[in-house]
Amino acid sequence: MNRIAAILWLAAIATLPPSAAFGHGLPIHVNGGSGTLEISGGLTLSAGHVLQGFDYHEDAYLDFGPNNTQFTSLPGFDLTAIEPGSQLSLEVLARPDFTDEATPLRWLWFWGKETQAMGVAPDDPLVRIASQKGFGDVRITQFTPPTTSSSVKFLEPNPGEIGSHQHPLLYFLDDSPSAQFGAYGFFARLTSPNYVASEPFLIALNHSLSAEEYQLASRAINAAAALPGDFDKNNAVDGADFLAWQRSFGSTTELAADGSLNGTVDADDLAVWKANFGRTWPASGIGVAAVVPEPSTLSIATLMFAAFAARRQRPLRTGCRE
Ligand SMILES: [Ca+2]
Ligand SMILES: [Ca+2]
Repeated sequence: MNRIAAILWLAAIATLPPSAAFGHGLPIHVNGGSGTLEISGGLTLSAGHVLQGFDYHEDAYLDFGPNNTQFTSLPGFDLTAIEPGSQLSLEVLARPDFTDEATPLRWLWFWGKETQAMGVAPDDPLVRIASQKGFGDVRITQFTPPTTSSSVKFLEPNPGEIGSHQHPLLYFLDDSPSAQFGAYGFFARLTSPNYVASEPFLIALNHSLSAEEYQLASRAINAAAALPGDFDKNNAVDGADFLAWQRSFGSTTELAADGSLNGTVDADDLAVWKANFGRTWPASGIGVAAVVPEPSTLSIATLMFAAFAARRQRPLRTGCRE
């Protein structure tokens, strides 16, 4: 979209009647009160690389945008305890794809509606994340590092821009040629010269998935970016992960050790841990498993386990529904 078209389009959507307003999905809650940009309010993604996922909500679809794009302004932001004038940026982060370790680091992740599985989206679609205030943008494809910045400033808020219902970013998906239906996800964190950076989180753009499919997609992307069996998320599979599994065995709510993604911490997850014991990331290469003999901790762990086990066209969404 050229600059004039963008201005006209933004002017047009700014004048939409209230009936064209829409819901929020799960806004990114940002609290700077501790000096760190603390993130909350998302879909709980306890098993996998990050803890929080956005934008899980049946309202949060991509819509037809200008030219050949799909777009959304969701997820928005709810800002608490942020000093006016603070510079806030979104930094997109690459991760290994542990479901296909022959691939380079991924920037843009895809879960297909047709296949109901992780995959590589055809035609290498572009996702553009753009500041509504003209601070810039980030452009990501699946495997190629951004040629410019991986970070975009999205807000330098005046007092009126702190609080709920902030939509400083637009997310565009190139739809030419037609982007396949599915979830297009990326990992990111918030950075600022005024605060300690946030923990990473996942944003997944919904291109015609049902709410149920969207949940599956977000969880699958998050799991694919995590070293299997690394239940405490420190990029190493070791005895501490076994203890995490043991402590939550049987749980359907504390799911950090649910390596099999079946909603229960169970024996399947121990099998994931055993199969990956000793691996670290980064290793000598991306995702390369450390070859280890049967470790003493594994033997102990096995004994411990034995004892232990006795829609597509929608109104433009650029505002908020209170
Ligand atoms: Ca670990
Ligand atoms: Ca499980």
